[in-house]
Amino acid sequence: MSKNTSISRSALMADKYKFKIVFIGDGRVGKTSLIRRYTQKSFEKQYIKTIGAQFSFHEKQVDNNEVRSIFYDIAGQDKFNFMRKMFFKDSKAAVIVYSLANDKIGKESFKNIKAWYTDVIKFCGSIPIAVIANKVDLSYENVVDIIDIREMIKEKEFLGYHVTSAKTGQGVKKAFNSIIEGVYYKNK
Ligand SMILES: Nc1nc2c(ncn2[C@@H]2O[C@H](COP(=O)(O)OP(=O)(O)OP(=O)(O)O)[C@@H](O)[C@H]2O)c(=O)[nH]1
Ligand SMILES: [Mg+2]
Repeated sequence: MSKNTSISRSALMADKYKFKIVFIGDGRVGKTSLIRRYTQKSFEKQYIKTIGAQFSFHEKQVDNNEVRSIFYDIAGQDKFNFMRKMFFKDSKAAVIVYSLANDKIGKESFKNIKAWYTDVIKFCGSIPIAVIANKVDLSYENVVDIIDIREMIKEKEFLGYHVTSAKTGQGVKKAFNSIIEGVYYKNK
């Protein structure tokens, strides 16, 4: 086998497990912060709203295969509604993020989960969906009501409910690892 052939074969193999995962949810809930925490192990206190969308790559071994994830970090603010549709294209999974903070954004973002879910179904059909409840460091409640969420997302497509803090790092690695593994096993 020539060298070139083996290179192109390994390139093909690498592409086999390449998954686009979109992150959606209201503005300021912490989508960018979660992705930054997971991919760069850092946290930025200052809020800089995402414009349109940005993406980052991540690689991880699952089941002895190299899984390449492309995290699409979608701007949550209403003024970007008109351009959001195109970012959903070819997504293999969606992560809906809301905030557990005891403030207006926290409460609104929980109510809006359903609207984000409807968007996913509209633009992607039935793909696996995970829900992340972020900012647990700002939450005063220990009980998290996920019954509505579980009822909304059919068990087959549900990639789990995860509680995180992008600030402290709590739950972030576990959530992302579980989501990536879930996407891998549902698509392999
Ligand atoms: N205390 C705390 N603050 C957080 C956490 N996650 C994010 N933040 C802060 O919340 C603000 C918004 O975070 P972003 O990650 O920019 O939010 P976003 O969802 O990407 O917002 P858009 O880009 O507008 O859609 C920033 O000031 C972050 O520092 C968290 O887990 N805990
Ligand atoms: Mg952002």
